[in-house]
Amino acid sequence: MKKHTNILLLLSMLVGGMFSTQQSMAQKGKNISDKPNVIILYMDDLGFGDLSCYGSKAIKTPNIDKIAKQGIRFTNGYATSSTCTPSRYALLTGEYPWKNKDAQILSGDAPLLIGTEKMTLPKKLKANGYTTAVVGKWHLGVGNGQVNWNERVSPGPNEVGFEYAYIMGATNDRVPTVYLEDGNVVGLDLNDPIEVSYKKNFEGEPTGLDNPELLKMKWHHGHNQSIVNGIPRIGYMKGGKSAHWDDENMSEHFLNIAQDFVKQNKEKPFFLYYALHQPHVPRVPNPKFVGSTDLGPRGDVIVEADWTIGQFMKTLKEEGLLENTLIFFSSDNGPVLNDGYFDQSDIRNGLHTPTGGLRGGKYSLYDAGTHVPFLCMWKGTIKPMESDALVSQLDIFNSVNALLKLDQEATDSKNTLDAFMGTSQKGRETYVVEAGRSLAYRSGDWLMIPPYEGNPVNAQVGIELGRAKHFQLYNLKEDPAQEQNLSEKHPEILAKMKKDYLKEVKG
Ligand code: NG6
Ligand code: CA
Repeated sequence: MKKHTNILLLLSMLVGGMFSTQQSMAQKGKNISDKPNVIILYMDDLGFGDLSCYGSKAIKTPNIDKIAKQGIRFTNGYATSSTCTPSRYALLTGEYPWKNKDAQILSGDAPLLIGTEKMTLPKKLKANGYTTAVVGKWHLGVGNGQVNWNERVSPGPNEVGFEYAYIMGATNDRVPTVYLEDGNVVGLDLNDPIEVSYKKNFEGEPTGLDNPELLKMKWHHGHNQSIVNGIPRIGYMKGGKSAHWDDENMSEHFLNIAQDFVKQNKEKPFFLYYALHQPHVPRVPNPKFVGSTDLGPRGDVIVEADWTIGQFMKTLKEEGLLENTLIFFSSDNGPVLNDGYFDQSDIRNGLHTPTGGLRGGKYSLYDAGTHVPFLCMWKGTIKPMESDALVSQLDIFNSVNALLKLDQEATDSKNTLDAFMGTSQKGRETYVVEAGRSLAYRSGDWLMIPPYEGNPVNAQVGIELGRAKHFQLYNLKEDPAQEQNLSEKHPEILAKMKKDYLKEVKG
């Protein structure tokens, strides 16, 4: 009798066990094909050559390299623009930023750039059952142009699709140097209200220009207005002392918020746009990372960012989310060494090539302005590989829509899901890149830059902008450093590209 009961028990355990395994596999399968979490890890000013998985010897980035090893490492991945605001605009709206006249580097008091009626990636995902959040650098404007920082600031990310937003409003070199959580300044003491101006200083407040004795980091160009944490910034600010962020802890601060969001929202599909602030100026690594490279603060903050991403990935793994999460990793624009502070990044750069040998850099129409590291990982679904497909951040919008079987809403965004999933090595055919309102046209391996007036070099940052009085034509595959202008050698290619470019740009 006892034996019989035991067998029955064993049988029922086996059947039950099989059933629940089957159920969880089906459940998992359903999640995988239907609604994976989507995460965009976005860096600020990281160059094509700044990571060890893209050839850097001087900066070791084992954690980001691990994403590359477990997913697709794109060798032809692009931001739309060689500065921050327009690239982020394109990422979230799927629209070319040069179609919006205001999509240019914004000040810290600029109004929200994305119209609240506009379709955005987070809005779309939210409408389809995702919990949506942004953590980190925003730089797409907040408020309506007349911000009172002592009240809830809106509209902002919450009004364009993010249910939760913990952000730095603009850049780490611009005031106000405070975090906003769902529009409210974090840690604000209303007895010490915040005032902000981008026009004139507040009486009696020290500035980088007048009070060099107060500075722990010196300015090189710009960046000589209000001083916060010994660092002179862009713009004037008064008050809000208890709310000032701590530059040294910023990375870990955003990390904790991102980790908490994941832990609290893991039961339902979520979209997290996690925008790190490195290696944008001012580069202030946590003491733990000072000296982790020989390159000075710029190298050190990249290592800090790599550690931060490693910690974040660990959380995803511990929460059992890696197999159900599509992760993109990229950077908003190319690299710059001296972007306005004396932080030795140029002097100590040694043999490191932040651009990975491409021409130009941040602010440039040459390739290094927009050609950035680009990774895509989905454990168990995407086969690890290298891909030379032409992919753009602009196309994440419609590709994610395609994955979720939603409408192809954004007109400029192209569905390149097959390239992102690694089932095709083909991405876009043509592409328009932007640098401060100047445009260049890409078709296959060719890049055509129309003539532009103006200075060919930004002398302050020491970067060629790509402007010339004549047409430029490069074959980026054969000549990634853009040393040979082939416009005279290949007039037929130039003529066709001019025509296609005008059609694309003028409509
Ligand atoms: C420029 C700043 C630069 C950086 C950039 C925005 C000066 C002289 N230079 O105007 O330091 O803040 O704006 O960078 O002020 S971005 O990556 O956010 O586009
Ligand atoms: Ca940037």
